[in-house]
Amino acid sequence: METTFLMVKPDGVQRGFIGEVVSRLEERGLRMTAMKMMQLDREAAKEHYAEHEGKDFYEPLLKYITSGPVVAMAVKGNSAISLVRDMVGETDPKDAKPGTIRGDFGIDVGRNIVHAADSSESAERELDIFFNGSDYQEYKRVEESWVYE
Ligand code: DAT
Ligand code: MG
Repeated sequence: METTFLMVKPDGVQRGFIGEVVSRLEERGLRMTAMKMMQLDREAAKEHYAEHEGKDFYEPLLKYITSGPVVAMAVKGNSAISLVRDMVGETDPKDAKPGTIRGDFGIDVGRNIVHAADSSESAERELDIFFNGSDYQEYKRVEESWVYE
């Protein structure tokens, strides 16, 4: 099993998509193991988006991601990292396929509703920014024996 990091961004929270995002993950059979609502300060935003420092969209990105509360989640399941990335869709919602979160709800790349880790290294790094060991719940959903063979 893998654990990935997903975050409902400020526009997703403002537009009322927390429940929609959680529902999609639950319906897929994934298990939330940690969840937290918070507003990122500039330092935390810089740490999260360190790989994009210096790019022309970096400052607007920091402004956007710190502009309101976000909901951070740890999501566990078989192949959860690529599975969740696929459910989120392409970075620019204009390129994201219908059926993906960005493809169903977004238009502009700077308002793309959710973040999801893109690799096991990013997942580990990003989870560590948002969560401590004691934030995680160890349990199994009762239906998992029907989700996995
Ligand atoms: P993703 O969020 O799909 O992992 P990313 O890591 O390349 O995409 O970029 C992080 C965020 O930065 C992305 O969600 C939106 C913004 N961004 C990326 N490329 C951009 C661009 N060309 N113009 C404006 N914003 C961009
Ligand atoms: Mg990324």
